[in-house]
Amino acid sequence: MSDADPLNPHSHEPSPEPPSPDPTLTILWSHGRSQPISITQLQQFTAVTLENCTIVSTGHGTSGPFSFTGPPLLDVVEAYAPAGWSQVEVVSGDGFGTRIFATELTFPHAQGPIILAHTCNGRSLTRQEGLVRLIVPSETDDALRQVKWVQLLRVL
Ligand SMILES: Nc1nc2c(c(=O)[nH]1)N[C@H]1C(S)=C(S)[C@@H](COP(=O)(O)O)O[C@H]1N2
Ligand SMILES: [Mo]
Repeated sequence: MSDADPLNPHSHEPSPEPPSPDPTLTILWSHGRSQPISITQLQQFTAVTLENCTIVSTGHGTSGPFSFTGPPLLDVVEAYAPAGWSQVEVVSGDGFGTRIFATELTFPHAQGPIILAHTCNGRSLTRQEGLVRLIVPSETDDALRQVKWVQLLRVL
């Protein structure tokens, strides 16, 4: 990871609006193999609820606390991609994203695992709110890893 890594920005003006009307989430792994994951499929994974999550927004203050619910990213990746991967790029339709290393998934933060949230405070996230949102409990500075409108999981 370098300073020039577009998936490791140092600051960012958050997009308030969804990037496109198409909410499809796709997972892409070795040799260009890919598969769409529907919200229904995502809801079939065993979910974890992370209580007391705050979204710390640079310039816009802090929102929350929220409870976010969804499967651990690790479980979703393992359901599709064969072993041997070392990182997952989690990217939104607006180009915003973050790089998650396998070690972050196999040794989760004390506050809980990184999840693909489909539910907030007990109800489904609207498209406006992110629909599928990555929640990284260890990140509490500027929300630069709390990716809304997740469109692509690129497993490397
Ligand atoms: N797809 C996407 N996700 C994003 C962003 C963005 O621009 N695009 N901005 C990030 C930043 S910098 C902030 S502060 C939060 C804002 O989240 P909120 O709109 O839920 O408060 O979203 C994060 N996730
Ligand atoms: Mo932010």
